[in-house]
Amino acid sequence: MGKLFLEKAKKFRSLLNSPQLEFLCEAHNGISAVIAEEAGFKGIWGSGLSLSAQFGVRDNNEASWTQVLEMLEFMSDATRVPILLDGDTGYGNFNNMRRLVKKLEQREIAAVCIEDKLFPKTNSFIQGQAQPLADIDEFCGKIKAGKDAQRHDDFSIVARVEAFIAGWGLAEALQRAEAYREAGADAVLIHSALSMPDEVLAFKREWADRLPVVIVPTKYYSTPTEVFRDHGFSLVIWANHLLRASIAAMQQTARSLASDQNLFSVEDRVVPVAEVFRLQGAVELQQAEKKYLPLRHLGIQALVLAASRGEELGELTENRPKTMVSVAGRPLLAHIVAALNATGIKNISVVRGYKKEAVNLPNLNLIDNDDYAASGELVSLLKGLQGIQPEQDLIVCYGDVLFNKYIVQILAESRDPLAVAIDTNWMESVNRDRQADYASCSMPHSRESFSTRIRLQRIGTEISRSDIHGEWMGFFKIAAAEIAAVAGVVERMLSEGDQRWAKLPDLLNLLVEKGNRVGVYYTTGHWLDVDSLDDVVHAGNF
Ligand code: SPV
Ligand code: MG
Repeated sequence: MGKLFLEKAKKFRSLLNSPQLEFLCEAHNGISAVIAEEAGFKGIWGSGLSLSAQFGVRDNNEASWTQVLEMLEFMSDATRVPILLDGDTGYGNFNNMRRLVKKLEQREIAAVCIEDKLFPKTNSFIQGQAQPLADIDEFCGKIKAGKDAQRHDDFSIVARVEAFIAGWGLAEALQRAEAYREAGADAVLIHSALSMPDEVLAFKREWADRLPVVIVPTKYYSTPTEVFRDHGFSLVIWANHLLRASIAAMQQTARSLASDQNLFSVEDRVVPVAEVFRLQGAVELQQAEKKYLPLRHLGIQALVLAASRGEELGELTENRPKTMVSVAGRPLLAHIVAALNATGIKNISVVRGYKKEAVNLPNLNLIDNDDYAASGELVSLLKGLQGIQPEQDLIVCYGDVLFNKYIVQILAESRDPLAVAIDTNWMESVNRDRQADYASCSMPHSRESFSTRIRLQRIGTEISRSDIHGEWMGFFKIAAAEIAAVAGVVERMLSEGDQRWAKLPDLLNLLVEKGNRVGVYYTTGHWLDVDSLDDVVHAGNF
């Protein structure tokens, strides 16, 4: 027997035998069981009525006993307090009862209550007087069989006396209770359908303390609990109130939704989804995932720096920033977004400044740098770093660079927390005499460099030719774990001295100087920096 089962069975037995009045609350599925436990109940009543009702069937053994058992398993797994199953008549004769007890113990159910009626039973509150009772000896045999079948001493069997329900008097009730006690029952449940507790009080007075007595005051609900306490009852069962509460709430909500056709009229009346997650134990799973799952790649996001006008394009950027200049029928930014999307990046943020309202493509996280005219790209970068999701790796790029998706892919897949892509085709730029950010690295591109981890040493326009290993294309990967640190460095750069116009290469150099390893990934060609009208034409053929 599992340890938890033993604990539960012991706890239930101690509730039965404790000198004070104890309470069970009905539950009918996993979540209602959790709710009952959280409210402080030391035990749960697996009500036959409620279990049937939540299946949408009648309390007439229409749900099979194994269907009931399956629901009980969810209830038991979700809680630590003992469950007393309302086992109706034991779902058959003594033999069915034996199997029931065996299965209940296996499912860690602490106790079962069986009633002295005939299978299939009917709820006690539906024409109770017309209900036949079980033969006393036959019912005693069922109790004995159950007690003999249980493998652990603390599993309890509660014998429910339906004599009052069926219209018999106190004598019949007492005679039955005594027979059931002799057969080995651990407690008796005396049921009554009267609106006053007279029957159960009379029973208890005569019965005294021969066995603990359990009651279900559904019909005599107005009786103060003190009365039960004073009479020395053992357990009170609130037998169906979570079910009835949920029915009232569901009916009200369903009616509102059907008539109002909106959600806001019900939102205040329902728990937040987060409460559902909490009751399901979502936090435990998150912790377990941290412990047992390899670090999950949370995906990668991109930050496009596109705040500047791009004066060099003249009237093309009179009404829109460079990133929105049309190339081959689409804004530059749309090409960039498409290339990022093609690598699987869907979370894209864009820092906009000049003519910001023109940056209006869908599905972008727009971040404003209204200070664009009086500051450089590091201000945009900082605003960007503060406006993105801190838990996702990041690729920073410019809003005027066309590129093949593989360049970004290589960076995205790299294991370096900081990394840049460097074009080995740098001679072209030198020959074309265009301004470029050259990179000097720990090793030039070669067959050997392919399998070596290369790091950036310096980046800039002024690197002497013999030290140049490639051209930086403007892509900078920052792993999620480094985003805050990089933002901190940028912040300090901006607050110290005259770095307002500092650029990304200045940041990269500072990071390298501070001892950070910035990984280098060599690629060749397949990108285009749009810096002139000529480039715009060129880009059309890209
Ligand atoms: C139940 O909750 O299913 C019971 C109690 O058996 S009563 O409905 O009062 O009979
Ligand atoms: Mg019942």
